[in-house]
Amino acid sequence: MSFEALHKAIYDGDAAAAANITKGFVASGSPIREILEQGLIAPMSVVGEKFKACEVFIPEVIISAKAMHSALAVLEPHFSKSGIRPLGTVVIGTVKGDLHDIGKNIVSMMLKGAGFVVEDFGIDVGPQKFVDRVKRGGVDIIAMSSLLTTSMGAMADTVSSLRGAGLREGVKVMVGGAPVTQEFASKIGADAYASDAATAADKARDLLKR
Ligand code: B12
Repeated sequence: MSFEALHKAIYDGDAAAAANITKGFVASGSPIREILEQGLIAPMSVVGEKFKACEVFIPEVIISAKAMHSALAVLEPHFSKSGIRPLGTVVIGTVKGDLHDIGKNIVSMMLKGAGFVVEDFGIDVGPQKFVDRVKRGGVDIIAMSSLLTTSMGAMADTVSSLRGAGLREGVKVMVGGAPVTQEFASKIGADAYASDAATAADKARDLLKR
């Protein structure tokens, strides 16, 4: 059992091996954050770089992403075992027009690990779906992910829709994803931005302290 073997399973798209090796790390008591960052995020970043350099193509990326997902599923219950009262409820989703969910899933897990109740709306989530959920009450934070420059506008649309429905004051809005910046977040009137999942959990905690 080694990180090299886990990386290889993710590069090869071997979902069963990725899950089994991750189970081994968990059973041996390795810190969950270390397994996540060094075991899973690191190889997926390499896949991302190779995709950028046209060294691998979409099918390879998909099978690697699937392997990563199966390993993430092994880690998930361990993030949630905080045993403390929930810090608040976060509704998270990848915005309309965007199907990328690896980063969003990691953020979701980190938030659960930090003690939040997380309702994950999945991918391609339109503004109205967020608005309808906030209307029903009990939501502290809306967290939106976007990996495409073309879908970032849907984040702004969601903020406007919340404002239009008179719900903006009652909920915090957090945004993230590779093309998103603090500047963009400020421009659209979001309350927080984070460039990675660990910081996202810290920022979510800070938002509810204010
Ligand atoms: C995997 C991947 C795919 C997979 C997605 C699988 C899946 N289930 O997610 C597949 C193959 C399906 C795919 C499809 C496409 N993709 Co793609 N994809 C990627 C790739 C290689 C990796 C993304 C990833 O998972 N990164 C790893 C995760 C961990 O990082 P992350 O998402 O950034 O998340 C971290 C932070 O951003 C942050 N974060 C994320 N979300 C949130 C939310 C909040 C609230 C906060 C606070 C923080 C936060 O925390 C996360 C963890 O630390 C990137 C390239 C890259 N290097 O980023 C391209 C990339 C995003 N894709 C790209 C493109 C163009 C596409 C396609 C249009 C390709 C096509 N021609 O069909 C389609 C789009 C389909 C659609 N409508 O969405 C472009 C986007 C370009 C742009 N500027 O818009 C990229 C950048 C590749 C490139 N260089 O061209 N893709």
